[in-house]
Amino acid sequence: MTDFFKGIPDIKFEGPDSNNDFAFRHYNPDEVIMGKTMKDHLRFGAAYWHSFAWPGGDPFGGQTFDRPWFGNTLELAKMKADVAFEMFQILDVPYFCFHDADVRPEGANFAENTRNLDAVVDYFAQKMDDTGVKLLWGTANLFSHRRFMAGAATNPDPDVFAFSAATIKTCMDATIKLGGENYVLWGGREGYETLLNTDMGRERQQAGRMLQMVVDYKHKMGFKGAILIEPKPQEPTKHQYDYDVATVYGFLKDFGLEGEVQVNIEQGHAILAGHSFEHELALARELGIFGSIDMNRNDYQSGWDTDQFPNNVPEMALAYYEVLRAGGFTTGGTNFDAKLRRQSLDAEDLILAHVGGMDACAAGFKAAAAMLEAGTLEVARDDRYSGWDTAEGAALLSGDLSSIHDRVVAEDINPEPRSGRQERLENLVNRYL
Ligand code: XLS
Ligand code: NI
Ligand code: NI
Repeated sequence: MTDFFKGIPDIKFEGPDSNNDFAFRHYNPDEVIMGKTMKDHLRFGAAYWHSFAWPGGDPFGGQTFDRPWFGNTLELAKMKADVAFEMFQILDVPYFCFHDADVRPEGANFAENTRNLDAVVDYFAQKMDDTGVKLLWGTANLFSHRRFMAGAATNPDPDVFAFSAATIKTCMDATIKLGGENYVLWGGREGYETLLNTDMGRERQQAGRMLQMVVDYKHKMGFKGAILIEPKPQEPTKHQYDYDVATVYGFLKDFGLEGEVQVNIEQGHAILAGHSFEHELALARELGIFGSIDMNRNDYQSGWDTDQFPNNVPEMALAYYEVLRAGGFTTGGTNFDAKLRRQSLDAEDLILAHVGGMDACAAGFKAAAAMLEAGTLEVARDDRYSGWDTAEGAALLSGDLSSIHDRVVAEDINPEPRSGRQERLENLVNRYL
């Protein structure tokens, strides 16, 4: 036991009337909704990087957090793991997620990185055994170290491609060893700063080939989890190649990987791409590539990926409505890719941020489930398209322009516009919040 969270109680469900800051008001892990417990629906995961590795910097200032485990030794990495697992237990989150660089000391070369990662993975394995906390996904940080400044797979230097491929292999090995349920690829610097020095055609081919190798290795190792791409339009690069769900789908098609790779959709990335979160979720569902979510929120004025903890219940209700319509999570879950504000220095800030985020997700989720169970939106939507269920409607799609033309003329088809009933449906959604 460390004393980092000293005095902070384990967080329990106390119901909506509780005034206790250190309690859930909506997240009741054991409550059964639509045939499953909330814990199994939401599959919460905590993100190692924001909560335990991030020092609190912004573009105008450096470290604000003063954590006893900051430093580059294996001993400190173990202390960090001790504190992280204490947080997972206080919150009773069933999962966590990590990048190699979050958890191990940075080595002088590839071999030392691997040794350090292996040592931490062994330490994790013991802690996971002791606590029952599981790994939602692992990933490689191929964007922070200066060697990746011009990209990883898309780097103009083949040595960086090689270093990246080898690093991905070690991170997939770590994920498999720890029983991870997914492996994520976020292409933070797989994009460009200026087209003036960029061969976009080459870079796309390199990225496609790397992804094929990842899928091949998954099969070679018999990994049963999902490979997930996390779309983001820009930041840190001016333009990132896996811009949004639609772009990723085109990319997967191009490299024959649409049956192999799914998406991890992040709220803030959807907003940066000019979409809503629910748009990205709905599109992934329709394309058959929905995998998992990174839950957070952006500040809508700043225009950055501010990675704040989510607190907007109506937005989350619409998001989980789309998740439920996709059939819910299978290997995926709700990872809090969210960090404290840099003035939130205290251990209790870290706990309360997660408590609020988990509770807001639970409230949104419950509203979404109630909406879906009532089925009013489904009835209204089905009714709007009911013409397509008639024999004439269905026949249109197997017709051709001339036959359709002849029918329009013969039957004097003269469509009568109908209301989309948007306000009625918006009012309906608000009744569940
Ligand atoms: C950054 C990304 C990152 C990924 C994992 O914007 O969200 O945190 O989730 O590399
Ligand atoms: Ni992000
Ligand atoms: Ni993310």
